[in-house]
Amino acid sequence: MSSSARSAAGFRRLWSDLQDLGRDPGTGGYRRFAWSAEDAALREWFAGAVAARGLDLVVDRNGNQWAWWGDPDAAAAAGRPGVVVGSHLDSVPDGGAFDGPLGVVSALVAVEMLRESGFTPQRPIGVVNMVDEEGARFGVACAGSRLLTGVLHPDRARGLTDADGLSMATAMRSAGQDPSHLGRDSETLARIGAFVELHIEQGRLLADAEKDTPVAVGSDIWPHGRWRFDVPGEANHAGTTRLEDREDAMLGFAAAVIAARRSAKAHGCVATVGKVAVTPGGVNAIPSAVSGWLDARGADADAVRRVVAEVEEVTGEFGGRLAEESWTPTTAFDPSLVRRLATRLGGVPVIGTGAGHDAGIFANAGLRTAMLFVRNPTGVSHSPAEWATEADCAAGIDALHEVLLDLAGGVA
Ligand code: HGY
Ligand code: MN
Ligand code: MN
Repeated sequence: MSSSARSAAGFRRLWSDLQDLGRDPGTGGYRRFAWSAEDAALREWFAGAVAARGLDLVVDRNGNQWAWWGDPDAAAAAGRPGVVVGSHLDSVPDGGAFDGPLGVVSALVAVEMLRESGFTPQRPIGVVNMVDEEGARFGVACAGSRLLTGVLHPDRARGLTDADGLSMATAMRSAGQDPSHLGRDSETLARIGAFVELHIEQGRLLADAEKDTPVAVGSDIWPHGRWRFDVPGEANHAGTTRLEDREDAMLGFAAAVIAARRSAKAHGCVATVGKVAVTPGGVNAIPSAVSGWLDARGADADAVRRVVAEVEEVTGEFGGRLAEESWTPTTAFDPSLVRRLATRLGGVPVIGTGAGHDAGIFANAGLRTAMLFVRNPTGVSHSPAEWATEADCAAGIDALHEVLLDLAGGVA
């Protein structure tokens, strides 16, 4: 059976396990939030898939699941830290099937193919399921990798709350993960000699490429961040309060959203306000407060900061305030690793992205990191419409297989 046929068959087997897990039958999108029941089912699935492939499962102090082929501690002590592949299984609200899971499934299939071929790695190979990459429930993206690398303080993480006011600490405890040990984990980090995350492309560079190219290597991630802005108002009756007597928080919120779009366009960035909370939230009650969450990104960090400053200024004009919730600086993956992967894969394109990833957090923590992107025919992501062809997913697995042969086959 050809490599592509084997990777396609392996992909189909694992992919079918996940299709209905955490899927909303109404929208067709996925609601797989950190430390939820859906997340528990996904973690159990991962543990089963790992055991079936003879890998050793370790859960780190932040809840990230690591499946090892070989002894990562002995190898790290001998100066040969492991090669890790994988991604995340959680989603945004009504997210697509591929963002995250494609990287985890591809890693499991690539390792399965290596083991079946009788390959003996010279370095341990790890497959990881990173917890809470999307930050959909508690608001901080890449929470698992930010905690692991020490850029998210454990006390802040434990206190983050979801829409129901439940803290991350409580949610973790309910899921059987002790939150008291959250924090930087040097032992886990020491096991990682290189991390290569495969991900569906969240854009159309490959789809629009002249040459038929299912796979690319990632070079960098745009600077991006999340800011919460709160606009105050005065609750009052929608029907009996004269317009001139109103303090309507929604007007300030709307002005901030318009300012975000206008400023992003002016500064060559992108800005999104996809989440809003209105108090009290009654159709016939003038809002006493409106909270919004701004996602701003761009190739130039100063330009992104200018967009945020303009939104903060407008929010201030309505008596509101804005606060940063997370920031990821311009992130360059390891140039020598990027070149090595692109060459090994026959000169595939090297492309940047505006999407954040755990690989970016690891790169900024000084780990040797790169990404592989699999063609997305529509470029659509964070939507039930996200998809990739089976042939391209198989090509991604073959590429990851090749990368592991290279990085774990000898001196990585
Ligand atoms: O938001 C992002 O860029 C990523 O999908 N977490
Ligand atoms: Mn995503
Ligand atoms: Mn992702």
